[in-house]
Amino acid sequence: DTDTAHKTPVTLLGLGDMGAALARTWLAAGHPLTVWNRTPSKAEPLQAYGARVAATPAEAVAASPLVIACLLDDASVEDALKDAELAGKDLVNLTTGTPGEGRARRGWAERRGARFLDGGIMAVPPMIGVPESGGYVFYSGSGALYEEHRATLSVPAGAVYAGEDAGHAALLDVALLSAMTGMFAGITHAFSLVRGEAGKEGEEGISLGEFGRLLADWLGAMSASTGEMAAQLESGDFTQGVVSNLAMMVQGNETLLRTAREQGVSTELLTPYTDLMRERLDAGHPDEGTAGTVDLLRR
Ligand code: FVH
Repeated sequence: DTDTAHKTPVTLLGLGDMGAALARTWLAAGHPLTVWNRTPSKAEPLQAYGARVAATPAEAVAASPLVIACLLDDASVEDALKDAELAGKDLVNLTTGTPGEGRARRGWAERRGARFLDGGIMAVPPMIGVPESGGYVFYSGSGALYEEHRATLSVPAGAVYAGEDAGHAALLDVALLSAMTGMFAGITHAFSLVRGEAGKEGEEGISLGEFGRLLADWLGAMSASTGEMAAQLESGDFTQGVVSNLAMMVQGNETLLRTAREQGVSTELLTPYTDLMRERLDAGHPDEGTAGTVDLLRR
């Protein structure tokens, strides 16, 4: 249904890679769209596609009840909106920030008379407007705003409401991104280990393509451990349902470190986590899994 008369008008501030992808989905779904970007040339392709282009953020904000910001960082949101009249507006901030920035931005918006929702986008631009990609956005802040605009917010990607605390969308976003970063570190180390063998001839060598597939399968199988850890943290019994105990894992990690040295690979990515596991083991917890390391980080 692309009948624009019944669709909420949307203002979008920021036409970087993500903002441009978001804009196309609202236009395709028939929402009247007003856009603004600091560098005006980025708005031209969207203007040809039906977007109205505002000359200033204040003009863009005035055009619609629902204002979306998708800018570089929190400072750029403040910068862009400093002269805009926000009273009576619904402001949704899809700019990545910290939980503290989300909470402070809510207070800032409410003092200007706007309702506020913070968002954390769990997608890259090619996933926007592609429901089967699995991309979604965490939202937190004004539940009333979320309920009123849920359908419009669900156009670019799935929408998941994480509650009234405006910091929670950013916290969930950053927690998932942090886990991803740790996974990338592990993948980097693994490829470093086998890379020296990849150049060898025929059956003497290891195919990096085949290794990549093995790695994907293994990481998928191991991801089930997230449920085990969550259950242990909730019950407080860190030995509950343990499949691999800490004493064995610390011993096993010595083999990982010795293998790295044999292969001429730095242990700098593995050592900190191994040290943390050993600290928990030395405190007298050989039968636990790794849940005990969670609170060691909270210091
Ligand atoms: N792209 C991605 O893969 C990730 C996926 C997850 C979510 N992130 C976050 O989304 C925000 C925007 O990301 P982006 O990919 O659109 O970023 P850029 O292409 O670098 O565009 C940045 C836009 O911000 C404008 N901008 C920067 N500083 C200011 C400022 N002081 N005042 C006003 N606008 C500013 C910039 O304008 P211009 O350079 O074109 O003039 C772009 O519109 C971001 O938080 C990601 O973490 C994306």
